[in-house]
Amino acid sequence: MSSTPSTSALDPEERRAIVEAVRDFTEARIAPNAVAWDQAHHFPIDVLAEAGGLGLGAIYAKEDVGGSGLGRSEAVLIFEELSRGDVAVAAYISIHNMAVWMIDTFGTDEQRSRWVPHLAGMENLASYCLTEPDAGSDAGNLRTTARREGDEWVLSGTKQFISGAGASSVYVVMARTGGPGPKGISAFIVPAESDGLSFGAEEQKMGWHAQPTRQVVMDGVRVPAENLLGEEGQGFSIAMRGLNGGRLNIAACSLGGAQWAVDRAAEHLRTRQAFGGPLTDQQGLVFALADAHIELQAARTMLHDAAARLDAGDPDAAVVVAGAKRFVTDAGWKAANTALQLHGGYGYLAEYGVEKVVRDLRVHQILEGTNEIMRVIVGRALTQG
Ligand code: FAD
Ligand code: 2MC
Repeated sequence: MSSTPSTSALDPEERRAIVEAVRDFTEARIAPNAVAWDQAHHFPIDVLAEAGGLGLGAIYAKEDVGGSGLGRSEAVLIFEELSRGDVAVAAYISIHNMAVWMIDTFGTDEQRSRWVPHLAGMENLASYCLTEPDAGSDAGNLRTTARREGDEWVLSGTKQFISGAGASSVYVVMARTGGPGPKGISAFIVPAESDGLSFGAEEQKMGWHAQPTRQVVMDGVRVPAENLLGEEGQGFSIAMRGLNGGRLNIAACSLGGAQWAVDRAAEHLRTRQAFGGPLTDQQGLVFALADAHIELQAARTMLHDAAARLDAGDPDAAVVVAGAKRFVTDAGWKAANTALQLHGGYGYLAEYGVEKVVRDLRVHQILEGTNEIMRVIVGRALTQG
């Protein structure tokens, strides 16, 4: 499995400046609204356009089409910061970036210059369409078809659980153009206005309320032949390479959300009085807090190593990324749940924001490849040589 080396070689000072700019934006425009967006199930497309204005819509796309030209090592720092404000919004920005990177990396010059600039600014949004009702983990077995008719491709099938569906302008769709298995799959750019494209009802979810999840239904959708992304039969590989970056970002979102919750728990222990003093007098609680923090530090180190390996084009990067996704998303959920417990009953109240983080982080153990599938990837690498 290969990966594309990064174009970025930033010094620590430049990286710090990026992180600070993202932190300022998050504190001003995202964090104050997160609980309200969650409760209202509001997808803040105006704030996403502001994020696009900061260069967050095409973080690792190339600069000639409006990308920021950064690497995965910068991306994980950015997503950790964004998710301290709102995990669900940060995670959607990651998915958008995954689709944009796929167009930028595998698209022709014409496709890149047609689609990437508007997506980079996030005035237009993108969705990534791999999962189907009968093919989730077993993505290589997907059934949506794309049939060539003259100068067009005709797509039919249903995509399940698609983030941003209904709001996005561009859908990167993996569909079967050949025989069974991963090699029979191709990738397509499908515009929202295509005839025959429709969307299911908004799914009612445990978390991730600040972004919509819907089915994408294609009933004889016709796209021009030039909307094929990459070569025929290359779609599964394109999808998986997109996910290598996505899995890092989702893990970074777990880290940011969890670290925010642990920091809130530290404050709570300092200020909450019980049994004649602050809760910090209870060493058992401080140890639980310290363990959560230590586990997040370990997770961060692992994540940064995986990002650096993907940036460097390490041939083992996909396996290292899978291991990091498994470890960091599990550690993040556990730490956030500990932070909730340390808040007592207040942790369970929506206004404190901690229960929202727990709900938002739970799905990171499921999507972008379940944590069982991450073990399948690492286990195969270990046992198949
Ligand atoms: P299944 O594959 O049916 O798995 C069921 C259980 O079996 C899981 O525990 C799984 O780990 C386990 N399992 C399956 N196979 C194996 C195996 N070989 N070994 C061990 N265990 C196994 N998809 C997209 O394409 N685009 C999106 O934008 C998107 N957004 C999503 C947003 C949300 C909120 C959610 C919930 C999902 C989203 N997904 C998206 C889909 C997500 O990637 C899938 O839900 C996930 O890959 C699992 O597939 P599945 O739900 O079909 O579960
Ligand atoms: N990076 C690069 N290439 C990869 C790859 C990766 N991460 N994973 C697989 N490939 C390549 C692999 O090397 C092989 O190439 P080749 O034929 O040239 O050797 C090809 O893809 C087929 O791979 P496998 O033979 O391993 O295929 P298999 O059908 O056994 O499935 C598995 C592999 C289970 C790892 C894959 O199906 C998978 O990752 N499933 C999980 C699906 C998933 O992550 N869905 C997420 C949807 S998006 C989402 O949830 C969002 C929120 C956006």
